[in-house]
Amino acid sequence: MDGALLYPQVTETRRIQSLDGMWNFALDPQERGERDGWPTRGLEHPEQVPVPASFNDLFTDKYHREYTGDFWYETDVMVPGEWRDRDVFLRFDAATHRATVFVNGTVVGSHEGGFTPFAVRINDAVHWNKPNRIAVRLNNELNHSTLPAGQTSRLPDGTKVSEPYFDFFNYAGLQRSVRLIAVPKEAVTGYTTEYEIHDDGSADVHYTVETNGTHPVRVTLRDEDGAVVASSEGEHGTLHVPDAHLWNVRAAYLYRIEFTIVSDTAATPVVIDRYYDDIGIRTVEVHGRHILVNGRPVYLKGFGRHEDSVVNGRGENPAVTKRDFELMKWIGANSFRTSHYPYAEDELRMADREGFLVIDECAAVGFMKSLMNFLDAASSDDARNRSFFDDPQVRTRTLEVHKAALRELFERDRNHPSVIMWSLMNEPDSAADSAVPYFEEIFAYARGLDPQHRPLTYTNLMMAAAGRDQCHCFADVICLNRYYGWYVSGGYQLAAAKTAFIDEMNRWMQIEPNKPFVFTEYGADTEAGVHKLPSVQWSEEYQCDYLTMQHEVFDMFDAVTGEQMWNLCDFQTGEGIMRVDGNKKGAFTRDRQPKAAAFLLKRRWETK
Ligand code: GCB
Repeated sequence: MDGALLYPQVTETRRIQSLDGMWNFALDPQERGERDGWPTRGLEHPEQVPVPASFNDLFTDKYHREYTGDFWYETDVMVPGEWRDRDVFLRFDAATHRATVFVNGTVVGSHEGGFTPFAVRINDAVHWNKPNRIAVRLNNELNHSTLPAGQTSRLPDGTKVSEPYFDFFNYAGLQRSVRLIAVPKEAVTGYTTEYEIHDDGSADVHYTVETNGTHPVRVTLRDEDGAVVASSEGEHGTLHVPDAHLWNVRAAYLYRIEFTIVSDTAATPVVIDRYYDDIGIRTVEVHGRHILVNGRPVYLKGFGRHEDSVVNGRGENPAVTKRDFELMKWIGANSFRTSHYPYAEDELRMADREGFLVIDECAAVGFMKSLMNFLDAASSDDARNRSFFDDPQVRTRTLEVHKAALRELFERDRNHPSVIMWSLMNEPDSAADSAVPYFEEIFAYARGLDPQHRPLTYTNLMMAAAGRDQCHCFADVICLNRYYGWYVSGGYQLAAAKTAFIDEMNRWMQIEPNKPFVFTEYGADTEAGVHKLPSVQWSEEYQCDYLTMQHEVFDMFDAVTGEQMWNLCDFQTGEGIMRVDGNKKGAFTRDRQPKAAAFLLKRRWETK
């Protein structure tokens, strides 16, 4: 890692300049921008778009909204001359799905993966104290080696079309903040922590800190009042906290850890770099059928979510983030999954502060060939349908891209107390024989990435139900996405759905006798305002009947240690016969107002 990849903080040694605001924007369907000199001369016929935001919903024409291919962002920036002696980076919090960055016409870096940050050093390309042209070529095409996965087809006139193997809209662009960051040449570049809690109320924070220099590092830990409670020196060490305030579910306590590189050759020590971050002291482990936080079993209540809002699309939207947390607090939730990609860093910081438990998911979604959500998913016993994992490029290139995405995700999020589990994939075709070696390799790889050894999982889809799934042995917690009573046996057949659901759960209890189960999805599409007595599918009453049935089944099995309803809010999808202006399984509408189901969940979760 380099110093600019740490969550950006201004300290006496570090500087930040935001580049958020209006940028120039141009589509490049012929891929001629670079050849025609756009990075130096400027984009051709640019329009103005805001950063951060997805570009798709800003425009009124279909061509822009659905655009697939290369597109460019550009801005001019003055780089302060007093930063000359530091390393100056351009940090993109997210460029979806891939980007190449030019400064004054020179390529300074590129990145694959639309949901994790990257930083490019620009010292050699920059004109100090002068305007600099920053141009970014992005691309949003999907294939079997992109995370998320899908395919790209063409209309008769050659126009490219995205065909995602997932239902959320394939929003793209500079969807999160862009910043100039100046860090000292010798800097803190990363750190990790592990926790040990003792019976006498004390705790040990074992840390490692990485720097790119040779000077010693001092480490201090401060409590929420700013008082120093422990300190240490060196690359590795232990901070002993006598009366430790633990970070707990919905009762967070954050300590500030501070790393200072000092040069003590002079009479008074000189600060070379200082970096700080907020951490929480807590442990996470899986024990038998339980997920333990600080040694106590927790029951997850909450949602699968999306970063999705009107006009901004997937663009980072702090007001919507705040509203979502208020909704989750109101309803009595204590957890969520970052379905189906890493969320903005500020979302996790809010989860740290509010004491939410997070299943942190990487963007490996669409790992099954399906253009109609999972209904036509590759099922391994259908000889006509070859599995996603049979594709030779999946076993080579996709695996490498997936590993890189996990590495970036773990490096970014490993110090968040809220992160209690990692989800390596959403609904892969885990019934296929060819999935097994892939799972084996990706799980083994991920096991080496987290010093805290948090549990690893993936979410299992209905097509790979108990008895068909071949990969559950790799997961520490069995996460199920289930739609009995919606995609199968809906409406009047709800009673049959319940029987089938219980049957499957009984099979799971045999197959996995010693692991916790979490429902990471269950839900029914519901158009807010549609009321029916008796209930019918799509009405608010049916959503309540459906949820009641699910909850009755969950409550029958002690192994169930969590329920995350799909979805917190309605969200935008691609158009098609499966969706009416988006996925309507939200407990809340897309404008964040409650459906009847929200009150049902509130009643259940406030007492459970
Ligand atoms: C799923 C997917 C999720 C969909 C959901 C649905 O299994 O994981 O991305 O939105 O089903 O509503 O169909």
